[in-house]
Amino acid sequence: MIHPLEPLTADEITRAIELLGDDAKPLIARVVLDEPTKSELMNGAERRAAVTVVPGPGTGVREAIVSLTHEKVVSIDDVPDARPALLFDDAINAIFALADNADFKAAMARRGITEDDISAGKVQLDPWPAGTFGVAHETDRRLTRVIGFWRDEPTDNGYAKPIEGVVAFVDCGRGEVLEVQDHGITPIPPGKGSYMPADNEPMRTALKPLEITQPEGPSFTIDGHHIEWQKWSLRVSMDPYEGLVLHQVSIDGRSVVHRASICEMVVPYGDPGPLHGWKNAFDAGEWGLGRMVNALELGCDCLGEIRYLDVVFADEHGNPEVKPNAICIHEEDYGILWKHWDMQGGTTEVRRSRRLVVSFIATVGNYEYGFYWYFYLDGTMQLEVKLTGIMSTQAAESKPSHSAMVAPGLAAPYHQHMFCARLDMDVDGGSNEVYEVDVLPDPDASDNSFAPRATRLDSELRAQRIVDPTKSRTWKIVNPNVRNALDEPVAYKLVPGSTPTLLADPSSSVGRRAAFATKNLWVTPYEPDERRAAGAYPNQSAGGDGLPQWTSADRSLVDTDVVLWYSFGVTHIPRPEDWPVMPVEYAGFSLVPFGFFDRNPTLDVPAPDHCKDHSS
Ligand SMILES: [Cu+2]
Repeated sequence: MIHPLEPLTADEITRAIELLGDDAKPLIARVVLDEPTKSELMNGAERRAAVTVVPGPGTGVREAIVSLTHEKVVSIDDVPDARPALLFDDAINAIFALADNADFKAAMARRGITEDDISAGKVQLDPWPAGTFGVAHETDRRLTRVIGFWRDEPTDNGYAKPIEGVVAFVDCGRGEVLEVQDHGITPIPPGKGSYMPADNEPMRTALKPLEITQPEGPSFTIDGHHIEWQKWSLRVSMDPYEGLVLHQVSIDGRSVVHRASICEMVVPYGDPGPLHGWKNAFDAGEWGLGRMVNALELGCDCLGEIRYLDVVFADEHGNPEVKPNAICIHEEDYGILWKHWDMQGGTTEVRRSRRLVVSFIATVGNYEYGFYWYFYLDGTMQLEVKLTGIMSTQAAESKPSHSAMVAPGLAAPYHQHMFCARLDMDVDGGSNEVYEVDVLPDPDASDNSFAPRATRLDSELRAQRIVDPTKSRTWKIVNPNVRNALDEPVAYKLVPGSTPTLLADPSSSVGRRAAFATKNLWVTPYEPDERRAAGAYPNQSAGGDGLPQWTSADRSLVDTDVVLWYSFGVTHIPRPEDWPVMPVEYAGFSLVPFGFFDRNPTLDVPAPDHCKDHSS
């Protein structure tokens, strides 16, 4: 029997669309497993598909639930004002409409770009989420703003040559150009910005082969979407918007996390001008991290004994579409796990650390995001986001006020990449509590004393927190009902990385729409429908949806099933070294056992063979 959390199969997608008939027309934004709730998982769950239909060319989506077990449509709800994430069909509509538009051609002609250049594909057109700024075009439309880049050759880096000054508003549902704004001409930068080997000769030669061999194969097993490795057990799936989702993560038969994903992310730009000030793409909710997943190839993205899982989505016409090798699973050596040289006894014991890596890479326009979940032998989990790809650029003859020059005539606006991880924690069972732990000097003492001070976050409004490295601040997810051998409640702690919060003013458009990023931590009681930090439909949203709305009820967080929402990211002040392609920058956090085990849980890890000769 298929596990209730196994993703929909191609046949199930097809059947769900068949059962919906005319209610699944004309476009499909999403077909996913309607994930069973926790109580359904305990009591037996039917197979259901959740289908998001785009019924017309304007605003409004239709949400349908289809029971595959009972072969019937369970519910259909129309959400009148919502817009789906940008559809591929819509993006293509916008590109074709604009390339054929007289005002756009005139704007290009003012820059010496001819109609022949446009029809030869030398103008790369990038549709962007339009945002919400109170402009008339936004009303009742699925809107995109489109900007252009010049390519002499099809394989050129278009971002080296922004066609500055021109922004087009296109109704992408109807394929109708609404307005072409021309804010004035800036010369196209001279550089090629190529990262291709042929343009970067000579290649360095001293790098000798570094090979990872695992002659006996990997140490993990995969059954469907269930992975087991070194006492860890977890299931994985891919959501079109959230990307990789972890389910039912446990260690040694004890639950840690029920569900984890990046439920939203946003890239707000810090330039207030008309050409870049509207850029604040919600790369999860307005594009879709899963929809943009790369097909990973052996030996290129990962080293060693790699196993892959394909992902099956529905295309926008409801047909199953396989994304091959979308999820990568492998093991990595990670230096030493622990060591001690006992000088008096003359013994040295050392163990190697190793981690299981479950990853995927999404390409969202110019940027690449690699999402790497790590599972360590000592019970630590970690999410590392690797940011790479190409920065969003602008042509500039001198340094703009809110951008950095990265090449002659080329600048990149200051921006942030803010992610929100939704962590449905189940530390040793469903009932958990969250404590903020600050390490502080003893009050009223003028000596060397300091100690951790833990404050229980009792309700939602008190649980909106920011990181504070001066206090070594962490958050502990405690199960008050389960005690370890030292009679302390078992816990995991969330260890933040170095992270900003949103820099845009909270009253600004992106401040309202991406309120999740104004705090690093939010905690809510588990509610199955509360899944996306900026609401289910952030595209052209007015703001206020998701976390600010739910937490305004100030629900209790005491001895209940809690969900943590951790917002983190990077403030990116572009460097010359980030051009033309960005060396990976990292962001993330860890979940570390804290009294979950009674002692170091890795004493049973054997010494590696190559070290045995050296230990006594
Ligand atoms: Cu960046």
